[in-house]
Amino acid sequence: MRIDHIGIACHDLEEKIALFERTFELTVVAREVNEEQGVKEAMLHIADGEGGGSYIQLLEPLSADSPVGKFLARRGEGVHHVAFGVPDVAQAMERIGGKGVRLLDERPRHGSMGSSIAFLHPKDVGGMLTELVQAADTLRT
Ligand code: CMX
Ligand code: CO
Repeated sequence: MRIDHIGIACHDLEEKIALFERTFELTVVAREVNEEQGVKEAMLHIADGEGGGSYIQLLEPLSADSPVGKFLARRGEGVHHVAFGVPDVAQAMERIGGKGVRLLDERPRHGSMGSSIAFLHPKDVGGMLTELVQAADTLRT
């Protein structure tokens, strides 16, 4: 439906929040520690769209052996992944998985701001780590 967020790996979350606020005049709308993903993160709001908003997601690793920690060691700071907003993450996983793209999650996981997320292997999507996001307010309880 839209680009939900661009995930950016950094060493120092507070420093990068200040940089993005100052440079692009963005506002932090959520902060979270996600132990399962191994990150401390902040979401900076860009715009509102169909089925959810668009954001910049700043990511600091909780440990060196987490996905973002390994990425920083290999490539340094920069764009880590692109996340697409989808109406139904389980259905999107099934459809995309059926095309031979490797799913990195067997089932949807907890993402930013109560969303439901899943990742696709970067090697199967032209080198871009890709996340699927179903926004919280579209999830049935
Ligand atoms: N973007 C593009 N390519 C990437 C990548 C990334 N973010 N991370 C790793 N790769 C590439 C590497 O460059 C490497 O390629 P080469 O073999 O050609 O050098 C290959 O993938 C394997 O890299 P690795 O360092 O050995 O890493 P792993 O295979 O252990 O893990 C991945 C890579 C994508 C499977 C893992 O990072 C993962 O499962 N990610 C999904 C979860 C995640 O990233 N969570 C943090 C964000 C949470 C959030 O957004 O909420
Ligand atoms: Co993300």
